[in-house]
Amino acid sequence: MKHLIKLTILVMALIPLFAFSENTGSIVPKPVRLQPKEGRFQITDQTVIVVNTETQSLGKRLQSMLSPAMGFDCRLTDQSGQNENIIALKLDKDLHHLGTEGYTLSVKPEKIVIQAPDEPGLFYGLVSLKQLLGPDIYRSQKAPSAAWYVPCVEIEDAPKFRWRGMHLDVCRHFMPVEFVKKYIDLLALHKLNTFHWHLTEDQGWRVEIKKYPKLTEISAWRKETVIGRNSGQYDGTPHGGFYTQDQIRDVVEYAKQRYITVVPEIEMPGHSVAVLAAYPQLSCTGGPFEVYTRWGVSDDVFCAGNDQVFEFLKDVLAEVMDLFPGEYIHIGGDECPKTRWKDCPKCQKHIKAEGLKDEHELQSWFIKQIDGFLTEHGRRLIGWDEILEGGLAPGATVMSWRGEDGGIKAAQAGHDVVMAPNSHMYFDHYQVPENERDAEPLAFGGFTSLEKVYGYNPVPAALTQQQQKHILGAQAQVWTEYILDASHVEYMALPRMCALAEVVWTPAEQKDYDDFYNRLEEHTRRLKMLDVNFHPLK
Ligand code: TNX
Repeated sequence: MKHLIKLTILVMALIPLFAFSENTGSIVPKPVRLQPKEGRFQITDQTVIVVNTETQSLGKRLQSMLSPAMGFDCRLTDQSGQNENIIALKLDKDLHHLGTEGYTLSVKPEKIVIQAPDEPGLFYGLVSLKQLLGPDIYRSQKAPSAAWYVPCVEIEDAPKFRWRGMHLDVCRHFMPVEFVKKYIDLLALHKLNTFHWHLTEDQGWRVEIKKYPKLTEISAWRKETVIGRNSGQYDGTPHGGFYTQDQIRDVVEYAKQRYITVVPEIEMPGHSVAVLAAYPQLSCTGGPFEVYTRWGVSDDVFCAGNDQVFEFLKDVLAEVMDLFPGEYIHIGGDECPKTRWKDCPKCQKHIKAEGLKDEHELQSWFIKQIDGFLTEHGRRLIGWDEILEGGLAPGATVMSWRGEDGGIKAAQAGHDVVMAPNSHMYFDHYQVPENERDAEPLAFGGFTSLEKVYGYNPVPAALTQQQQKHILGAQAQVWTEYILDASHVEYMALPRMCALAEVVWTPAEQKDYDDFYNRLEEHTRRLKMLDVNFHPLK
């Protein structure tokens, strides 16, 4: 009997060891180098976070990442005298070979040390440390369990790509600021660094522009919405909303604290009916128009032969640049039918005056005007692959969505590219096969499984090594025609976002779907604590 008790105690004591050493393998995205070691470090209310002036704010960030679930604050100190029971954060330029987003994380029984050449890397070290603590640490309130163990481990890690993006369409269905912040938190959890905020569309304009108040009085609201896939029936319910400039600044700052750049998208020359509803003089025909209530592509677009259009767009972009300090401004450029331009005397006159061949060159001329304007202001233009039509603007970066062809052409021509192909990176597509869709909400169509996303390689084999350098990374899109609210966005975005994270972080030769899937089981426990409505694993 005594033996049995001893054995039980021994087994009980070992369980956490096994559980925790297993956990060293569950970081998502998978670190480039990770060596599990013997033992574990315990974080208690006596543990001290050691910082210096450079790492003070990240020390505070670590405190706030841990304290809600732990129910206590680890003390911050700049006294490096203490050498035990510490979590030390250090910036070390000697680690510059890891790049600005790389870090090392060493967990020993007596101390944890996180080092990085730069702040973003140090932040990612904190994100990894938190994942090592197990799912309870993601609770927003004090967790019932009282002991916080970190398994001993040595990690050296850095991302494969520098553009690791998620897009969100807040136009087809408006998403409140609180959710946008939760979405940004989810990006940070997966070490994604770019949030592409799709802010303007035929169906709604979502950003306050002081000079053009009708954009938020009129363009931000539609009187009703078509039911399903353009069924011809409408719901009779007004829909809309917009972000004030203060709210935008707040979101941009929130993202910045998580080392995420927000790339705003202001669509032109197409997908702009909502603007024309308020300012019909910017169209070819003069209107009248109403904010679009159905999905698809409208023939009514900005007139390309009217100076007022460029004055308007430059005014808008000036306010947008003021709100979004990042390098890139996305100007859409996709799906712009040439129907109106063909019949418009102003557009035709302009084609002649500029010596252009046709309406496709007019589209290219349009984008070049905007490219010039953004470049003058020290920014860079990015647009969907239709901006290749009629010749690329000199400084343009291409976001390749109609497969990879546009991206390949752009890279061959020496332009930077973000891969966002609808074959792998469209999270508005179904995630299960057709015969398993009975319980799925209506989606755009397609079939993009978790495994398919995971298997994506953003670097096409058709490119030479030199051209491959133009592939900045990849991005997934969440278009919301059929995604009605925040919880539905989560359902479509997760867990595919986890697969995306590995596509853009982990070197292709280290990827292994089975291993990823095993880690996801632990990872989805984190998502549960974060109250995320993810699509269940099989
Ligand atoms: C194409 S991607 C669009 C969007 C739609 C999406 C639906 C792109 C540049 N244009 O306007 O929402 O397909 O998947």
